[in-house]
Amino acid sequence: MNRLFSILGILTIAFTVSNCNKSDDSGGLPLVPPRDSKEVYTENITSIEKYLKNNYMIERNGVISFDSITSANYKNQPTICEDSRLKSIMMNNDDYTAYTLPDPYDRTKTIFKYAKSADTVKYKMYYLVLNEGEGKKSSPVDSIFVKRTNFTLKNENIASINHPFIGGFYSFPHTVAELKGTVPSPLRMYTGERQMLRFIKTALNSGINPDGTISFDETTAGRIIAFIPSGLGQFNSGYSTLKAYQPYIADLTLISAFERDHDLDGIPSKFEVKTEKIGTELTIHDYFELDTSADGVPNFLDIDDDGDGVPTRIELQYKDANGKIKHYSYDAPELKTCSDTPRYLDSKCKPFMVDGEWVWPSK
Ligand SMILES: [Ca+2]
Ligand SMILES: [Ca+2]
Ligand SMILES: [Ca+2]
Repeated sequence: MNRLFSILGILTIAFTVSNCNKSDDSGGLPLVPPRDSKEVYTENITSIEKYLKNNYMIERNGVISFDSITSANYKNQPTICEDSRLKSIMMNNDDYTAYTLPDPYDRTKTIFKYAKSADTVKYKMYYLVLNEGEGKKSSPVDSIFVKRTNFTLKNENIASINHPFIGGFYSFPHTVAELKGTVPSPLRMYTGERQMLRFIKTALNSGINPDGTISFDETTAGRIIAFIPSGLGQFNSGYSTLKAYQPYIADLTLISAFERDHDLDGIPSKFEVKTEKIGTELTIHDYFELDTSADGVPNFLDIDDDGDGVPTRIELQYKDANGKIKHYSYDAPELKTCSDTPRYLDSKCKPFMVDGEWVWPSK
């Protein structure tokens, strides 16, 4: 979310400033546009590769720390570069950002649309899998419980509310309710870290304790160390000890992963993708590419998938023999009311109201 928000932020500031009285002393607003991502990446990968040669990793009682070979504590341990677990992979920037627009039907409201990152840099990501994990793989849109520690390349800890000591919930993208602020916003994890989770699995036997903490079998949780170029991280928005445009280190332990119905329309997000993709290992793009109503909101985040004005949740409804409202599964044959397309994906298939009841046309 970093770059687009920054650009929008700057546009907002620029707009505000242009409306200000010229003699107003604004105190020097930061009107610096973000730097070029390719140029920043070139610097970052040079720093990372130098770092890997000049630092070593310390694993003590499950705690990872890093130190420089110039430190007095250094006793000829292998550098990170010499660690046989070190691997690298090329990655794209898979980030998608939500941005708000005025609702064309009701100017007092806003709607959320989604933009894929415009960043085309190919990023080299160095990583070490410390533990593959014995549970399951997480999908790119699962909500995940992760223990997460970040360090700068000066081996300083990066502390923030996004790094709770006991671990925390991270979700991407935000659910519709999280975006609207009707439920608390989850913690924030940058796309570079999120993308590295594909190499590890969740823990076995994870559960929530009565006091809200999470218990899990520590030896079975996937754990990965990754070296993140800032373009897949904070980019121009530094915080804590991490400065803007500086690469950083992530120590990630994946504890559990939960499937979501992001828009709460009654269809789990993993089924709001193209039919031929259902049941396959889904990429983030598989989720974002299906937009039946072509309104800029992908189906898994769209409460009215065909854009016919009738929410998907209502299109899935029926009454059982006792008059109780129930919902069909997304692939129920009963939903093929007007054609072979399920009615919630067919904008021409609409119910009409008779005596306060939805009545569907027949084929
Ligand atoms: Ca859904
Ligand atoms: Ca939907
Ligand atoms: Ca609809």
